[in-house]
Amino acid sequence: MKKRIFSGAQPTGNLHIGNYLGALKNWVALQKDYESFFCIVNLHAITVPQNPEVLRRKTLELARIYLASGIDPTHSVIFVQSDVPEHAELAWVLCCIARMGELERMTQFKDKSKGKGENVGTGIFVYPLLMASDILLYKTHLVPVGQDQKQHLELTRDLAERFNRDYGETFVIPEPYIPPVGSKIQSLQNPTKKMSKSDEDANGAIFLLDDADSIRKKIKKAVTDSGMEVKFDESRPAINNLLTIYRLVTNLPPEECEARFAGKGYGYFKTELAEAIIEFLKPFQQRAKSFKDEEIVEILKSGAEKAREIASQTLKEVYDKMGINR
Ligand code: ATP
Ligand code: LTN
Repeated sequence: MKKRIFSGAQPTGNLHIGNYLGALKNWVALQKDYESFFCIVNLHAITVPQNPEVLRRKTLELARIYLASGIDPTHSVIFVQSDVPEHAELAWVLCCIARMGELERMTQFKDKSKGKGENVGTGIFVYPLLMASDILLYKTHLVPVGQDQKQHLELTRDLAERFNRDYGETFVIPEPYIPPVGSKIQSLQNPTKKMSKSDEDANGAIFLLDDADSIRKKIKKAVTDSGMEVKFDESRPAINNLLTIYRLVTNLPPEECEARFAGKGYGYFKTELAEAIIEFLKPFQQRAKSFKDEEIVEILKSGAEKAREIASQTLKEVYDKMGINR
């Protein structure tokens, strides 16, 4: 039997090249070797207020992005989190297993609650438990994510171990899959911060559906470090980030990337980088247009049915062990 992978993204904002290089690209590469589940996590999205109409539209748009990236619905399961109510149910069980201190230590919670004091939403606090529920329901072996999700994965493993210890062997202990390159693409405007969908400055991110002109403008405006050389160098985070993007979109070995820009300066490099990104996104953007809404709705419906079969069995097993009949 094939091992399982599970991953997801939130249908908020616009997916950017960081989401693609850090996560989606690996989902596509791994899907054939695993039994794969890719979820649109709309229940995570409502941890902050969302406009209902926008959320509905973004949910469908994210499914379109999964498909355009190359996730093959005849092989992998694509579904919307709220279509499988077991996700919210197991999250409640995990609320009863997890400890305050564990959740308070999550750096994402610390970042997102900064300055909010007592007014920080409870959903933000328990967010990692819904994520753990997503993963554990499918007895997932591998979770391909970006670097920012590593701590949530560690918590998921701890909770699974605790449940197995207290109630008997139930969950698989999942491993993270974090790519060696591309797991943390930084903002184009601030290379010490990750590229983010929720960034107020849209110039910080290249969105997957950006047109060629916006890509050229954003790369032109991207901050650079002092100096002139286009080289991989951790101590020069801005150019290191841009060159990493170049490397990933062209698929060239790092030495070849550096050799191309030896003695050429930032201006030339930026022009080449913008064109490489545009070329890279072109087939993706064309594919994104090729799916009809009705077709996507059908894929999600059949995905939810397949996901529910497995999720309901796991939840029953959990409830049985805890003395709850289903
Ligand atoms: P935000 O950008 O608003 O912080 P997010 O990280 O919550 O959004 P999701 O859509 O939920 O975004 O994330 C989808 C996947 O993309 C996750 O696996 C996440 O680790 C990965 N990811 C997000 N940002 C980056 C980045 N800058 N570089 C690499 N991977 C990323
Ligand atoms: N928290 C993740 C999204 C997410 C996820 C998951 C990723 C929700 N559930 C399960 C992997 C597995 C994020 O990227 N913000």
